Amino acid sequence: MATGAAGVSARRQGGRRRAGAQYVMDFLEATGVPHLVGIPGHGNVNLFDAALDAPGIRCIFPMHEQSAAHFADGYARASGRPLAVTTSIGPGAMNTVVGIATAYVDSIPMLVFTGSTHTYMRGHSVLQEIERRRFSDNPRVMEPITVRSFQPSRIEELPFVMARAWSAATTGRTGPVLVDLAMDLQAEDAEFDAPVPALRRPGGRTRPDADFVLRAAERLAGASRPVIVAGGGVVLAEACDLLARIAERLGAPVATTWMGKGAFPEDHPLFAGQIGDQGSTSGNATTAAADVILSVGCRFTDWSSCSFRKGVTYAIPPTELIQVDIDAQEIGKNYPAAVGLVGDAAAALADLDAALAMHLPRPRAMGDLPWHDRLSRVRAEWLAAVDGPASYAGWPTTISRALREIRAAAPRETLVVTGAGLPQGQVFAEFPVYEPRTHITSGGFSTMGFTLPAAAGARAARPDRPVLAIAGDGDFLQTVQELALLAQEDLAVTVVVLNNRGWRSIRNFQLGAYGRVAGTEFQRRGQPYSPDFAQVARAFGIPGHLATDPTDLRRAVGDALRSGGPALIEVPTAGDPPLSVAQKPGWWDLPVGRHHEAARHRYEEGRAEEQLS
Ligand SMILES: Cc1ncc(C[n+]2csc(CCOP(=O)(O)OP(=O)(O)O)c2C)c(N)n1
Ligand SMILES: [Mg+2]
Repeated sequence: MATGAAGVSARRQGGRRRAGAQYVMDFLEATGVPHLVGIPGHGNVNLFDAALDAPGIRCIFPMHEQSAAHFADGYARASGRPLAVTTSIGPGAMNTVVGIATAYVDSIPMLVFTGSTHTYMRGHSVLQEIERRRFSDNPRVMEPITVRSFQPSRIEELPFVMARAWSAATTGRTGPVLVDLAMDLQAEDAEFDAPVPALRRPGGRTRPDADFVLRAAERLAGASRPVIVAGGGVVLAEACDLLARIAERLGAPVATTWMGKGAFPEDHPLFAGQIGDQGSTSGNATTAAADVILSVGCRFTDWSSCSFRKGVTYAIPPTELIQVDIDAQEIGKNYPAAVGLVGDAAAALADLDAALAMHLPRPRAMGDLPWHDRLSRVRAEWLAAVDGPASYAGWPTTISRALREIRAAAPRETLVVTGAGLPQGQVFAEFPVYEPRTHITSGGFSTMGFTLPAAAGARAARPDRPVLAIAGDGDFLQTVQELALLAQEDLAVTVVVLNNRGWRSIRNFQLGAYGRVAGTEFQRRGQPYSPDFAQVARAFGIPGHLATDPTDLRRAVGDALRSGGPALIEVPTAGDPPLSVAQKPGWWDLPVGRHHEAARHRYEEGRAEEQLS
């Protein structure tokens, strides 16, 4: 039996002798993971070295580990395929936290390999080790933001750990998985059998109980005002076609959450709109008036539910809820569910459609339900409400007008990527998309700094598609260094910076509630401050353009998307209300102190109507 240099016996006979890092690459290749994304340091140089001998894996080097995670996240959201992220020990690992958390909250699969202390030196204050409470303690920082984490102690454990990590990241409710990989385990060798990941992971999909499906179908078929709420789970499960089939069979309007945007074509006659405080009046009015709601892969966040204020997005009860989720813990969490279907969205919707066909063999036509007239009316009202700010002719422009021009310049199949700030909410509500995985946003975590690196990942995943990164100036400045990533990888992302010289979404809130602001406008010596973004792009070797009017903006975006390379367009947007303010067709519980009397009064009125049980 072979003995590794660390004195461990490799149990397997007949395998090939490989270093731990080489085994990790073999495993990744066997799963089809095409990229290892990260920054080399002494804690993970062995992984990058092993990748040189792995023809299936190309390494990608962003300028910050947060971006490595966002890149992998954007890639997975655009394609459904996870990537591997790697960092050195200590600060590199800690730099990924925001990126991993963003992926975790939205159930995006990812494998993260952090370098770690040598197993034989754990706890001895190794450079960059966190060890005051426990040896090699980095993984505990990641505990709440990973679906599982591993810290193997022996090289022999690697096949088991890799298989478990892959299974945890990619099955059931998916998400990021951490493997904290000791430097010696990367370097030592042992005899390993060739990995066969498929044998360690379930095939097929989990299906809900058949009785429950029949009950759900009966209630839905009997509904006079049925509505479907599509969450991110529909996209993750590739269940969008089935969702559309059920919507058409029932004649049910479809509303989408942030994560669900794209699950249903936004020019479909049954599209009701987006829901939540930054959704649409039509979406909220439709879900609030439903008699039966079918929710699919949606966790009813406060953001998409208008903080549960009764009658704004939902009134459950009296509305009856039929809830489909892959995670049983989500059923009945925020609203009582008349029927809870636990299962993969595609499997559940396929079963539900078959059961519905017994009640409704043919799809309902528009107009078959009296409900449809109301849908067309609320939809037209919402589109008219957006038309005002989107027609604004002045310059600096409104974000609504900018989005109208950008949408007009972008082909239908364009991927649009956003992070926190006004662009995130306004793209959600005002920038129509037509296909799943074409709207990518840091949804549940609403992370600033996401847009640029995630768009880079999205473009790497979909080199066949135009990719737009629409960022606020604040969002962009958190990861501006990734212009270097676009340049080095020549990733054709068109970056649009909506520059209102501040964190205006927050400032708008401050003005509305407090009538005064603190720190949300960028200033230098009392004057508005902004870097010259077009110039910044040029400094990174990327064409930069400052848009001068709406027509110029439309032309510049079209040119950039067709250019085949990265480009940046800066758009000056209004900083002050009313032009800086987005439509907020709902309610969001943001506590205000009693010393702001009027705002406090409004806040208490809203809060008194919240339904939490
Ligand atoms: C990492 C992170 N820090 C802070 C916040 C809180 N936050 C949400 S939006 C926002 C301002 C965004 O500014 P910008 O990108 O310029 O967009 P704007 O609202 O000005 O259009 C901030 C600070 C956040 N979501 N994420
Ligand atoms: Mg801003």
